[in-house]
Amino acid sequence: MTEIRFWFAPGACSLAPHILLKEVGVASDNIETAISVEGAQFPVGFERINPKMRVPVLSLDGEIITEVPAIATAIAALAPERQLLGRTSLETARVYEWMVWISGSVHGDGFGTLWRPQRYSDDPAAYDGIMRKAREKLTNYYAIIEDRIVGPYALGETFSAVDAYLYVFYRWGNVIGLDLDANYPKFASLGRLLAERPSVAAATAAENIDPHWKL
Ligand SMILES: N[C@@H](CCC(=O)N[C@@H](CS)C(=O)NCC(=O)O)C(=O)O
Repeated sequence: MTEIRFWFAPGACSLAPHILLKEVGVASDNIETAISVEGAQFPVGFERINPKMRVPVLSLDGEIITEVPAIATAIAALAPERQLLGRTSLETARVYEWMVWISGSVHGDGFGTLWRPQRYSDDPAAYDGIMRKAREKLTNYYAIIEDRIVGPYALGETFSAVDAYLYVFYRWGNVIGLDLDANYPKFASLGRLLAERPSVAAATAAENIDPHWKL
């Protein structure tokens, strides 16, 4: 049996692969780290596991995999019959189209800028302007998500790895006050649907986090 280790931080983007681990129902040794707007506290020696100093990290029999789309691919391969990367080659292309864009634009460009303005300037006086720009970008990105969700799930009738990933940004959108119900109703419905899903409920319970994160 494959030996699985998984590094995550409660409520971080690692929630997406955590949900997928629950979907495929494999046992894993989960190592919790802490991340907030103030920064991250990784375990001693983490730089040897992931020199990029980020979670999630997945280890499959000692083989280290980083980056959400790659980790999702590895987890999906543990239970191919679940078709988490789509049921047809076109759906698989759509899954990667979503996941690569979410990772690069919504997460890296949008939230990475909003929550880590210090990555873009050494001058604290510049942070407000950088964060304002990030909010502008996120408004655009959430409008694209809303437009592209087929419904009820991202791809249509069936759950895929994209939904696990979007759920992270459903919660983050709530906490930064994007008012999903008013502005992005399809995304809000998807978030509520996902919160009830056993794999999602199991992952949020394991991370001890609010399923919706509305302040
Ligand atoms: N492109 C990476 C991004 C990973 C990432 O940024 N993870 C965040 C948590 S959501 C992190 O570890 N942040 C640590 C920090 O900002 O110091 C991926 O898709 O896995």
